[in-house]
Amino acid sequence: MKKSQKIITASLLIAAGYAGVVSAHNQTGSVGTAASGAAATDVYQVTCSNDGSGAPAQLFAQVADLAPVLATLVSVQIVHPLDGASTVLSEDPVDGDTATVSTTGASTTGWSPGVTLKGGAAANAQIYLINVNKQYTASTVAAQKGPELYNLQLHCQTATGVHTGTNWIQTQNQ
Ligand SMILES: [Ca+2]
Repeated sequence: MKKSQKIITASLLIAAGYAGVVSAHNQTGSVGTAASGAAATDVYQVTCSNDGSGAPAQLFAQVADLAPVLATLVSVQIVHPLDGASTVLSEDPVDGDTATVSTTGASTTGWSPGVTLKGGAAANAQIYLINVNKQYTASTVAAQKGPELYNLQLHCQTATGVHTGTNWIQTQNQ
Protein backbone atom coordinates (compact mmCIF):
# COMPACT_ATOMS: atom_id res chain seq x y z
CA MET A 1 0.00 0.00 0.00
CA LYS A 2 2.76 2.37 0.94
CA LYS A 3 4.59 1.64 -2.31
CA SER A 4 1.60 2.54 -4.52
CA GLN A 5 1.16 5.82 -2.66
CA LYS A 6 4.74 6.71 -3.44
CA ILE A 7 4.18 6.00 -7.12
CA ILE A 8 1.12 8.26 -7.19
CA THR A 9 3.08 11.05 -5.52
CA ALA A 10 5.88 10.70 -8.05
CA SER A 11 3.41 10.84 -10.95
CA LEU A 12 1.90 14.04 -9.59
CA LEU A 13 5.35 15.59 -9.24
CA ILE A 14 6.17 14.69 -12.82
CA ALA A 15 2.87 16.17 -14.04
CA ALA A 16 3.57 19.37 -12.10
CA GLY A 17 7.07 19.49 -13.60
CA TYR A 18 5.79 19.29 -17.14
CA ALA A 19 3.21 21.99 -16.45
CA GLY A 20 6.09 24.26 -15.42
CA VAL A 21 8.12 23.27 -18.45
CA VAL A 22 5.81 25.17 -20.78
CA SER A 23 6.00 28.47 -18.93
CA ALA A 24 9.65 28.28 -17.89
CA HIS A 25 11.38 27.97 -21.30
CA ASN A 26 12.58 24.42 -21.26
CA GLN A 27 13.87 22.26 -24.06
CA THR A 28 13.99 18.50 -23.71
CA GLY A 29 16.32 16.46 -25.87
CA SER A 30 18.59 13.48 -26.21
CA VAL A 31 22.36 13.58 -26.62
CA GLY A 32 24.39 10.54 -27.67
CA THR A 33 23.21 7.33 -29.28
CA ALA A 34 23.05 3.62 -28.53
CA ALA A 35 26.42 3.20 -30.23
CA SER A 36 28.22 6.32 -28.99
CA GLY A 37 30.49 5.71 -26.05
CA ALA A 38 32.38 8.89 -26.87
CA ALA A 39 31.21 12.29 -25.68
CA ALA A 40 28.52 14.01 -27.75
CA THR A 41 27.18 17.56 -27.83
CA ASP A 42 23.87 19.16 -28.75
CA VAL A 43 24.03 22.86 -29.62
CA TYR A 44 21.27 25.47 -29.40
CA GLN A 45 21.45 28.99 -30.79
CA VAL A 46 19.59 31.41 -28.55
CA THR A 47 18.45 34.89 -29.58
CA CYS A 48 17.46 37.30 -26.83
CA SER A 49 15.07 40.20 -27.40
CA ASN A 50 12.96 42.70 -25.54
CA ASP A 51 9.47 41.19 -25.26
CA GLY A 52 8.26 44.15 -23.23
CA SER A 53 9.89 42.97 -20.01
CA GLY A 54 13.09 44.93 -20.66
CA ALA A 55 16.25 44.99 -22.77
CA PRO A 56 18.18 41.69 -22.69
CA ALA A 57 21.68 41.70 -21.19
CA GLN A 58 22.47 38.10 -20.22
CA LEU A 59 21.51 34.45 -20.64
CA PHE A 60 20.83 31.96 -17.84
CA ALA A 61 20.92 28.16 -18.33
CA GLN A 62 20.94 24.93 -16.38
CA VAL A 63 20.37 21.29 -17.32
CA ALA A 64 18.84 18.21 -15.70
CA ASP A 65 20.10 14.73 -16.58
CA LEU A 66 16.91 12.66 -16.90
CA ALA A 67 16.37 8.90 -16.64
CA PRO A 68 17.46 6.38 -17.84
CA VAL A 69 20.43 6.43 -15.48
CA LEU A 70 23.70 5.87 -17.35
CA ALA A 71 27.32 5.99 -16.27
CA THR A 72 27.65 9.28 -18.15
CA LEU A 73 26.41 12.68 -16.94
CA VAL A 74 25.07 15.76 -18.73
CA SER A 75 26.53 19.26 -18.54
CA VAL A 76 25.71 22.67 -20.00
CA GLN A 77 27.88 25.62 -21.06
CA ILE A 78 26.95 28.99 -22.56
CA VAL A 79 29.21 30.56 -25.19
CA HIS A 80 28.98 34.10 -26.55
CA PRO A 81 30.26 33.95 -30.15
CA LEU A 82 30.75 37.72 -30.53
CA ASP A 83 33.47 37.99 -27.88
CA GLY A 84 34.30 34.31 -27.29
CA ALA A 85 33.35 34.43 -23.61
CA SER A 86 31.94 31.32 -21.99
CA THR A 87 30.66 30.06 -18.66
CA VAL A 88 32.12 27.18 -16.70
CA LEU A 89 30.92 23.70 -17.60
CA SER A 90 27.96 23.09 -15.30
CA GLU A 91 27.31 19.39 -14.70
CA ASP A 92 24.24 17.75 -13.18
CA PRO A 93 25.88 15.40 -10.65
CA VAL A 94 22.90 13.02 -10.31
CA ASP A 95 21.34 11.20 -13.29
CA GLY A 96 17.64 10.41 -13.13
CA ASP A 97 16.55 12.14 -9.92
CA THR A 98 13.42 14.30 -9.96
CA ALA A 99 14.14 17.73 -11.47
CA THR A 100 11.78 20.21 -9.86
CA VAL A 101 11.05 23.28 -11.99
CA SER A 102 11.07 26.72 -10.39
CA THR A 103 9.05 29.48 -12.00
CA THR A 104 10.85 32.23 -10.07
CA GLY A 105 14.53 31.56 -10.77
CA ALA A 106 17.19 28.89 -10.71
CA SER A 107 15.86 25.43 -9.91
CA THR A 108 17.90 23.66 -7.27
CA THR A 109 16.58 20.11 -6.91
CA GLY A 110 17.85 17.72 -9.57
CA TRP A 111 19.61 20.30 -11.79
CA SER A 112 23.13 21.41 -12.59
CA PRO A 113 24.14 24.70 -10.97
CA GLY A 114 22.71 27.67 -12.88
CA VAL A 115 25.18 29.54 -15.10
CA THR A 116 24.78 33.09 -16.44
CA LEU A 117 26.73 34.77 -19.24
CA LYS A 118 26.55 38.53 -19.75
CA GLY A 119 26.52 39.31 -23.47
CA GLY A 120 25.64 42.96 -22.96
CA ALA A 121 22.86 45.15 -24.32
CA ALA A 122 24.23 45.90 -27.82
CA ALA A 123 21.93 44.90 -30.68
CA ASN A 124 24.57 42.61 -32.22
CA ALA A 125 25.31 40.91 -28.87
CA GLN A 126 22.03 39.02 -28.48
CA ILE A 127 23.03 35.66 -29.92
CA TYR A 128 24.38 32.93 -27.64
CA LEU A 129 25.24 29.27 -28.09
CA ILE A 130 24.35 26.65 -25.49
CA ASN A 131 26.25 23.36 -25.53
CA VAL A 132 24.61 20.36 -23.86
CA ASN A 133 27.27 17.71 -23.39
CA LYS A 134 27.21 14.01 -22.70
CA GLN A 135 30.25 13.78 -20.44
CA TYR A 136 32.98 11.18 -20.44
CA THR A 137 33.28 9.32 -17.18
CA ALA A 138 35.93 7.05 -15.71
CA SER A 139 33.86 3.94 -16.43
CA THR A 140 34.31 1.66 -19.45
CA VAL A 141 33.31 2.70 -22.97
CA ALA A 142 30.61 0.00 -22.98
CA ALA A 143 29.03 1.53 -19.87
CA GLN A 144 29.00 4.98 -21.51
CA LYS A 145 26.90 3.96 -24.50
CA GLY A 146 23.31 5.11 -24.89
CA PRO A 147 21.34 8.32 -25.35
CA GLU A 148 21.24 10.70 -22.39
CA LEU A 149 17.86 12.41 -22.00
CA TYR A 150 17.93 15.92 -20.61
CA ASN A 151 15.86 18.97 -19.81
CA LEU A 152 17.51 22.30 -20.63
CA GLN A 153 16.20 25.41 -18.90
CA LEU A 154 17.10 28.76 -20.45
CA HIS A 155 16.13 32.36 -19.82
CA CYS A 156 17.26 35.54 -21.54
CA GLN A 157 17.31 38.14 -18.79
CA THR A 158 17.62 41.87 -18.31
CA ALA A 159 20.63 43.25 -16.41
CA THR A 160 18.61 42.84 -13.22
CA GLY A 161 17.64 39.22 -13.91
CA VAL A 162 14.08 39.74 -15.19
CA HIS A 163 13.03 37.16 -17.78
CA THR A 164 12.75 38.68 -21.25
CA GLY A 165 12.30 37.55 -24.87
CA THR A 166 13.91 34.13 -25.47
CA ASN A 167 13.95 32.25 -28.78
CA TRP A 168 16.11 29.29 -29.73
CA ILE A 169 16.77 26.71 -32.41
CA GLN A 170 18.82 23.54 -32.33
CA THR A 171 21.87 23.79 -34.58
CA GLN A 172 23.62 20.50 -33.73
CA ASN A 173 21.98 17.21 -32.72
CA GLN A 174 24.32 14.36 -31.78
CA1 LIG B 1 19.63 15.38 -11.94
